[in-house]
Amino acid sequence: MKKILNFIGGNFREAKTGDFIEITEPATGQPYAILPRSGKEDVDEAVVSAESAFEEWKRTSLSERAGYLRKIGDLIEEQLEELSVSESIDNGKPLKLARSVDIPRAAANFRFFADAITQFSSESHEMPDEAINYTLRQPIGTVACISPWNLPLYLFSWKIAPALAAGNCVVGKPSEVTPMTAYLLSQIVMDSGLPPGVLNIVHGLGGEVGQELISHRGVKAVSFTGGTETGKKIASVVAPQFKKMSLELGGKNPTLIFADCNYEKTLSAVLKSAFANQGQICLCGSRILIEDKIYDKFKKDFVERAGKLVVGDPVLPDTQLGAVVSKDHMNKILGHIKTAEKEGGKVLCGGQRIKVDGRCKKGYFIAPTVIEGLSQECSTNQDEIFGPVVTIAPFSSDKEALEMANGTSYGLATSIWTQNLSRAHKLSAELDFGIIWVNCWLLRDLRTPFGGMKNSGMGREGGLEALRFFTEPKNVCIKY
Ligand code: TXE
Repeated sequence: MKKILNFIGGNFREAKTGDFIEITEPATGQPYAILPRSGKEDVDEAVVSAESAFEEWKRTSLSERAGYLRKIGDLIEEQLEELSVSESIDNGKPLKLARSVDIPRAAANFRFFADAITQFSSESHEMPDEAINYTLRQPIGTVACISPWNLPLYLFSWKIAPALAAGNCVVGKPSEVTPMTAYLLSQIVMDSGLPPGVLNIVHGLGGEVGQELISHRGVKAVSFTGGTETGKKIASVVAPQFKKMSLELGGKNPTLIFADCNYEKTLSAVLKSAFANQGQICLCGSRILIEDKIYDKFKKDFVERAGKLVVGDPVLPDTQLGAVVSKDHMNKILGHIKTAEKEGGKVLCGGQRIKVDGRCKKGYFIAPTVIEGLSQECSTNQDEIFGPVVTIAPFSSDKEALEMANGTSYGLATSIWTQNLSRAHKLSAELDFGIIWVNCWLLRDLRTPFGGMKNSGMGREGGLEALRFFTEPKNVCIKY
């Protein structure tokens, strides 16, 4: 059994209570590690460490801060293989995905914000009556960064890097479902020489250590990515304390496919947007809307391609879909498929758990599943399933496509597949989503605002938006 520890004030610690939680490798169904079941006392200690490091950290020059972040990025890159293997074991995702996306992106997050902070500036406003205002943007203090299990190190670093770059000290809380790479990150951070207390990482259950963290008076801002229901709970604690808050929540993202799309490219990309990371990316396109003129052909080709995707042991090079993250999550997804059938949906492929031979025979694998025949109002098309399950439906006009796409309480991301430029512009302006991809999916420029509208969250991450979130603006007005 591997043993994960908290990282507080530059030291590795068990939880004060000495309690641990056991975690299971999703691909094998076998327990493989324990992590501290932290609580109030651990949070108190982490916040005190962060507060005592803050006075010096906020005065550290931008280039020095950038230097630490760059060093962390370099160390992540040096340990790419070990981190990728750990991420794949922890989460069930194909090793090649962790190696090509998750871990390189974690390194890129630190490097990106190392550069970004050196280019960050604030505004000044001159007045006609011989006065000038300028805006100071100062670090907030101790901030909480809480991340989910689907892209563990990728999303954890996406929060930590801008928070540190902006001069804050951080108490991070990774998902208890996938804590391993956050633990390995704490070792990297120690090796980077980052002053003790600047970054602290506490492990444990969301409802315990997470709840203590967001409630703590010493924590001045909360950045959270996870489920919408958890987001609501967090907001109900954080909002009355008037702390800054950024919430990146779930999605039920539509994919709009028009008859004039570049067919082959669209087919391949839509397959990826549906099933990448076993459909466990908040940006995955789970409602596929297809213009009626090509509906039958696209359906046939898509189902055929989905049926051929290789589901299996995450370490094997040919594997395209690994295990879903846990037994509970697998059962939740299978429950959604049953509901879809009760709602009148026809399962065109998949729909069941897959048994994989050998070391993965007890793993949590689900076949890529395509369902048709459902209205956009039913729960299958309204609730986030967060697994390898998509629905397909035809539309006959741009207006109908727009209504179907917008007919959800979520507003995270959408993709439009067409060669008609004016349609793409018009729909982009009218779709109620924070991220709109035209003829691409998950193409990310880290400078752009990232986040959703409606039940998909509050605020934006990425680029200057993240640096603005992690700083407090102060207006200084000077009369000449
Ligand atoms: O997320 P949670 P889970 C969705 C997806 C999934 C569902 C639940 O639909 O099935 O959310 O996944 C911490 N105070 N997404 O259970 O519970 C928790 O410990 C403070 C979408 O993983 O939201 C973890 O670190 N913290 C999503 C983090 O919050 C709390 C990605 C996320 O956990 C807390 C993942 C509390 N009261 C799941 N309760 C996306 N959109 O990217 C929990 N946490």
